[in-house]
Amino acid sequence: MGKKIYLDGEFVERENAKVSVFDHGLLYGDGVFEGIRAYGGNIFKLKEHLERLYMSAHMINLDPGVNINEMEEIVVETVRTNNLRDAYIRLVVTRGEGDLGLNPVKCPRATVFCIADKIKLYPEEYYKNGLSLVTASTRRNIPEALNPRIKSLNYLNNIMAKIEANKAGVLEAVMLNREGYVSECTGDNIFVITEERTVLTPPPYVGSLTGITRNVIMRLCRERGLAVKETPFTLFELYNAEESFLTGTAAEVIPVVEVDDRRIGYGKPGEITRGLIGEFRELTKKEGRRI
Ligand code: PXG
Repeated sequence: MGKKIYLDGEFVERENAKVSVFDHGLLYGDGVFEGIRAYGGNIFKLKEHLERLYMSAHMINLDPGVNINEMEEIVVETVRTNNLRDAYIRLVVTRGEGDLGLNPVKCPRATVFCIADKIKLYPEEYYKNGLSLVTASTRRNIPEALNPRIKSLNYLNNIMAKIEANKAGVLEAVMLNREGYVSECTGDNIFVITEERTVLTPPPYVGSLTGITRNVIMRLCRERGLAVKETPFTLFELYNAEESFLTGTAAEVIPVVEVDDRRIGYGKPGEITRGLIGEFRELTKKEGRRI
């Protein structure tokens, strides 16, 4: 028996989980999605992910066709039906099937699918030794054109930066906005800790996703008594940081020890970062929507 995928009101086997070639999610990247995790039988920050999904959909004038409570049940049921306790969940809403024109008016009904699969974890060595990054020459989408706060199916901007990371032989790339401020990485938010032990992360208006892990980490930093500022900063602050780390649903909290051949701090994961990795993992064991 293969994995059961939720697709438009029913659970189907993986082989039958197919959408039309006329679906505008495929033809135009017209849709939104979420990447969510379950830990030990609890879905972490499910409400927050659903709220962001509905805000993304609202921004692009897309009606998912099911309400947020129904969507919550769809996600829970998908994980349950696959007998998963630790899972990576991909929830997708597309504009649906239309014709070859880009006009969404031709798409009467959104396509909704939900996949729950085993999570592929980053190797533990990255958490112990930290990551090297490069700055991508590809700038982050400008909010006036396609706001990076929309978690849309159009990830070409990030993919182009990821290709630059691949070419440089590193896992992630730092993306700058049009003005040259650090925005985020291709699938992770970025933080720096200054010499004065102030935690900085770019505000969403610089051009980044309002990461759910980011919000949790800002709270954990404040609870540790650290000053946290959402403020624009440049590569100068990043290169000269005491510590730096990335946050994301897949990566959780992952230390950064080198950027563009510059050593960050002592070139090893910093003390605060290591503390946050542990605290975040503890939190994922305690919180979440029971499956
Ligand atoms: N920025 C971008 C552009 C993202 O796509 C994040 C930041 C972190 O946000 P969260 O809410 O997850 O803390 C993301 C999220 C994957 C994968 O398979 C990527 C994300 C989430 C889950 C899986 O690479 N990106």
